[in-house]
Amino acid sequence: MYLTIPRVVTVVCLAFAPSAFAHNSYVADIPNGSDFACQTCHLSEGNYAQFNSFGTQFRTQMRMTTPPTTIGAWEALWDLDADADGQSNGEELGDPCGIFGAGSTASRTTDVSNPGVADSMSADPFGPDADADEWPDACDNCPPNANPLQEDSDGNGIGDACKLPPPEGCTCSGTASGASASSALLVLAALGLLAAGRRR
Ligand SMILES: [Ca+2]
Ligand SMILES: [Ca+2]
Ligand SMILES: [Ca+2]
Ligand SMILES: [Ca+2]
Repeated sequence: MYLTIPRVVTVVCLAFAPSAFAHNSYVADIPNGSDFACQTCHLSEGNYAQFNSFGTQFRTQMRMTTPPTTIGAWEALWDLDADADGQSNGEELGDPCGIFGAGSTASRTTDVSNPGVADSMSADPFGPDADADEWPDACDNCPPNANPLQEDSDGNGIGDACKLPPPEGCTCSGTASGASASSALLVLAALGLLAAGRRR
């Protein structure tokens, strides 16, 4: 009976290194990692010494750092297509824009496919693109208006295509235009005359 506990504890992903550590935590380092869990990287459940094409990419990327770490791995891999099925790793795992951060939620949590299995593909890997400018809504800086170049002249993350045009006559530089300035001077002059009249 007392042998039960150690056996249960060993039910883990041994991933990435046949020699052996539990790497269940790696699933948090890729978007929707828990969907396929160990089989995101391994050929089959229980076969932790062999990797599929995505697992090989992930492992290689990890080993480019000392000590090996998953930090930065997804950033390097999201735009690749490990299993050559025409969909990027990011498109398959619900992060077509490569904006996922470890431990966060992917921009898409449905229609996830395995990036290491060519037969597994997402039905709509790109995700919604309301304005059809080929930037998914998840990372379009102006989802309702087509702006394929994503212009953002002031760098605030909101595309120029979503900024309201300036009011007529306004330079929007913090100073009034000629017409507005004239109006302001007239108001000040009127206030000055009013004050002078009261002093008399
Ligand atoms: Ca793929
Ligand atoms: Ca696939
Ligand atoms: Ca778009
Ligand atoms: Ca847009």
